[in-house]
Amino acid sequence: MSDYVTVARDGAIAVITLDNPPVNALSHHLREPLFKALEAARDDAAVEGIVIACAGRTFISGADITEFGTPKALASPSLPELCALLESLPKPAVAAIHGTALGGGLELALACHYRVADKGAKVGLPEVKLGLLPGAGGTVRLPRLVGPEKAVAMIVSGNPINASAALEAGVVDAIAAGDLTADAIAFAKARVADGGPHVPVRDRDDKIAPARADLSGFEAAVKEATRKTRGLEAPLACATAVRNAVTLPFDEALKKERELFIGLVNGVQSRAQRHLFFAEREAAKVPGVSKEVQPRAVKKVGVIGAGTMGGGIAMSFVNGGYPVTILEMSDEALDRGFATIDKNYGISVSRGSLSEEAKAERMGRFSRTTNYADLADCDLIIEAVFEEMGVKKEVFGRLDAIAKPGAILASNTSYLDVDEIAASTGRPQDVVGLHFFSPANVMRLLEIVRGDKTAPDVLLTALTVARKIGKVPVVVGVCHGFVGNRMLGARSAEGEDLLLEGASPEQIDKVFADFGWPMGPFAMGDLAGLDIGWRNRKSLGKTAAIGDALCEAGRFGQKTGKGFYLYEQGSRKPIPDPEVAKLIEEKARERGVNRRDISDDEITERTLYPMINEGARILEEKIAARPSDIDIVWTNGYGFPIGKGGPMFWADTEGLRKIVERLEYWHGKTGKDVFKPAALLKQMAEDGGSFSGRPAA
Ligand code: T1G
Repeated sequence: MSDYVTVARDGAIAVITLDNPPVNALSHHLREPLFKALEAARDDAAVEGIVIACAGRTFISGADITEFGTPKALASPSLPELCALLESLPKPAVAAIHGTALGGGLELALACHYRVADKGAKVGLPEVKLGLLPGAGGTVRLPRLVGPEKAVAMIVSGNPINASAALEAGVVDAIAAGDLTADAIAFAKARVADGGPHVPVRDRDDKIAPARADLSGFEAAVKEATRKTRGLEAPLACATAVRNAVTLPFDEALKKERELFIGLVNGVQSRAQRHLFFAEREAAKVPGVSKEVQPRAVKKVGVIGAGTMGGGIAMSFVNGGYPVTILEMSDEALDRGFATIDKNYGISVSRGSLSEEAKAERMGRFSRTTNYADLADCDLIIEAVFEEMGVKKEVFGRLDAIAKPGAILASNTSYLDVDEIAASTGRPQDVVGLHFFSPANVMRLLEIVRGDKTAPDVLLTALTVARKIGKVPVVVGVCHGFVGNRMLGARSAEGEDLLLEGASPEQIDKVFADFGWPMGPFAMGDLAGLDIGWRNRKSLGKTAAIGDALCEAGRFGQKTGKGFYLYEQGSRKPIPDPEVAKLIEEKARERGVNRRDISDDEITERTLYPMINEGARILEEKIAARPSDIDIVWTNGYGFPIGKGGPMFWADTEGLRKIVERLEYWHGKTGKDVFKPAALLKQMAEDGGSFSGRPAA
């Protein structure tokens, strides 16, 4: 056989074991020997049944995503050919699933006659998260096992289900009581003893027959599953393919699935989402931290501050399994903080995403104090106190006095200089920034701010803990606003002038919504509260004609029922307000600004292009290690549409030459620094380079 496939015999059962580290992806070098092993088992009269198992930590994790876009992806034997061979076998084939059977891995298992799972296994079809759909029969086989409604929900969400749910739904036939392979062999022997027939999934129609008679239930499931797919093609293609599985004969539906898959895999949205898949993993690899470095042990976490951020951060660590002590200055503040935490968990329970028992268990992981000394045994202490350097330094001074040697001291600052904070302690090597995004218990992004003196093992510990609590970590350098907020500043810089010169809040927000952002900057400002920016500007001695006027009038946004928009009682729907239009015109008149029609393209050039430019400056200053890190920050922390791959990936598709030309035009016209093209960006545009390393658009 080959290093990737070995075949053993247990009586009349051929046990085919795959071994393609790290996750048994169905690379071509695995597909070929597997195909040969299946043919040999088929033709060997002494073999009466087959088990397919995997070595290593998981069953097949899917097609080899690195092969997409190369001839290997479709090289024979393809995954569909493997599935067809499995389904044609005259003897029972059993998949032995441990770890995760995902994508093509589950599709191969669905082409087996039976599936036995380890109790800790998970199965799923996550292709939609790569801008794809299951392209090896998943959309036609899964509905035949679980019914079209459940199938379309699984395929459009892309989320895996655990072994017990898979057994209940009918995806797997049994859960191993002991050793998975032994149980799978015993299962195969029992099926051989039964004498069959071993009906392949393709021939089972009972679960889809009802929908064939009445599609209304299925269409309702489609409507629910595709509710939030804003501009993405893959979720809709997934639903179409499952509908075909119901309404068309198997082979016809399979053919159409392939056509839909080929259409998606060559499209920019899938390239963008595959880029993000690998970018997220790259971001967790920190240049300059050698393989020998080990993370410090973190068993107990302290959080200072029980406000919105502190409470959310504390929940994140508790959700990741850590015991957390929350410190506040008073019992009343602690009471308020824990009431909010309890309410947040209560919402999850009412939504059915958390059981009462789980809530009680998590609440039991918290402890509370008003005494710094109670944090002395914490391995990691993070502060989420008021965003003011003096306050931060006071907190770190106290931590320095009580924290045990080797404890990691972290700041949740959004903007401030972590080096300056570190310098206020005698242990700058133990200080790091952990910038969570609000709501901290929900948002996945975590900017890990590396100070000049932050020790490598502190950095590695932060990355390890971040992934344990389900965050997406990106290591960033020290500057005002790090990566995300610094680029947000560039994206927002022209907002007021665009309004004064003739655009309306609703026009600008529509340009953003059409681009795929969850909402535009002005609706977002109303949601977050305009007073936050107003306070920040005042602390920096800055002004904003319109934003300040709105706040001076008490128009803070949704929380006051008025901001850039009007909000009806209890509604979050932004309504354009003629009062705001009048205010803008008045401010323009005061400044002698002649208003004019402003095109949507101009809005893009004066908001998104400066953002790309700031990203290039961030790369020049090594505040971010790679362009794809910036893409991960923006798609996980600010709602940059994943179908566009993040700002730097999108800039490649927009064309760096075009971006530089337009930045130079606006720089010439306004003289504003935000338009002055970064040297790196100019150089890349001249050289025809690209941020994603692919040929320029
Ligand atoms: N192909 C290639 N490389 C992969 C891979 C894959 N499918 N999955 C993981 N890797 C790499 C990953 O880049 C990393 O590399 C290493 O393996 C460990 O991954 C036809 C078309 C399986 C749950 O979408 O969800 O099948 O950084 O850090 O946290 O219909 O990997 O070490 O160099 O994520 O333990 C569908 C994707 C493919 C599953 C394990 N399948 N993978 O998580 O390890 S499309 C997926 C995962 C498809 C068919 C369609 C996770 C994991 P490096 P990791 P992990």
